[in-house]
Amino acid sequence: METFKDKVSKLFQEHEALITRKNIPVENGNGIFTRYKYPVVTAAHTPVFWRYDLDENNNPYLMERIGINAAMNSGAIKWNSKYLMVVRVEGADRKSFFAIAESPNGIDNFRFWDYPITMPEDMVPATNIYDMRLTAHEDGWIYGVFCAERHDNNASLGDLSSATATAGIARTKDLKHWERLPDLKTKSQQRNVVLHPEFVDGKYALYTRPQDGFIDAGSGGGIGWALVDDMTHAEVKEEKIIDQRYYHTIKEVKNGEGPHPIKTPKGWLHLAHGVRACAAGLRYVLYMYMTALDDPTQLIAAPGGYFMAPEGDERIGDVSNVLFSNGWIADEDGKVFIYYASSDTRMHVATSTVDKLVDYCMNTPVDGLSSSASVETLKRLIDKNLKQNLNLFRY
Ligand code: M1P
Repeated sequence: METFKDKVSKLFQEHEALITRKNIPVENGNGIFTRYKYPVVTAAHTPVFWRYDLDENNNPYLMERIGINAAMNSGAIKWNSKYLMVVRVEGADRKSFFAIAESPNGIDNFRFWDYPITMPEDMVPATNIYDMRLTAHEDGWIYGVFCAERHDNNASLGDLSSATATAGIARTKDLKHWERLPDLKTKSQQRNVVLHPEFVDGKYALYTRPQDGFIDAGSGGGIGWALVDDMTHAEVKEEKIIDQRYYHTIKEVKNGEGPHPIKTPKGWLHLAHGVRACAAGLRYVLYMYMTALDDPTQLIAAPGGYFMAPEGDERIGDVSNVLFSNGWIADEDGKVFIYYASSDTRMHVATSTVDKLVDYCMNTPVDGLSSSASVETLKRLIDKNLKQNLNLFRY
């Protein structure tokens, strides 16, 4: 008969097999990036000893005592030669928290550290915290900027859904001990706030996402930019929109900066998400843009359309039809690991290079904002190609 010990042993073996499974690149991509077959982190990757009480006296049926629902929207950083994600882990109780998963190669073997992050509270404790962007700033600190969500106390009696979104800020030197700083002060609600890695005019620079309500961006026109004197008392006094929303585009409803941009010789390389509405609800895709090195608020490349959209199994999950990224790592050799979540459920990786991503940004046609403009763009490429001798390839 299978003993309690046998069952525990099986749990550990199955978990080990899952997290050590070799990931496999998916061939025949679009030349811009390579997807990988398996998600890199899922709820099932969380340690067995987070979910089960392993004491036979207390848990004779070996039941899960703490359910984990999802492992999603993760910040990322290279740390001591390892690829680290600060994963948004969501419990079955709908509360999110941060926990670090570490991999030796960035594409598989992600293993959670034994304990989740203990994030100190701000003056007014948050109900839920999520979607951390990590920035190793030139001031020497690693900052984590994330969404801190609280019930909206101005909501009418009985309305338990209205909430407020604020940017929570914390910093660390070792990713284990976090110092909480006061939440960002701004006029509007904020999500998707990201710290730029360098000082700009001697100040800290933030990508913002002003929004009228908890869900609706409303009059918040797109991805904003604000300079801040002091991260220990961060306050947005002026905010300007650097990447706008447009009618009938992939970012018509709202958009938000992903991880902090990567510095390249040709400009700052940005990854963001764009949201549009359709009969099935909201659709979240990833897109890219570039800004000038000497002025990170100046748009220098805006490839039209999406960079990545949900495909296959990625389309289904807790909040279906969503890709979301708040973490990527650029290696010294130019390889880029793009960490993205699908449908608010699981984490994936796609790889590319800085050169390819810059080429993509610089040479993908812009969105002409109408069907006729799209046709003209398409015809220009067809003309150019048909002037070459394609007989070798055509059937
Ligand atoms: O459910 C999709 C995403 O919705 C929100 O993102 P945004 O503020 O840009 O709409 C966030 O709740 C995010 O965590 C979530 O993935």
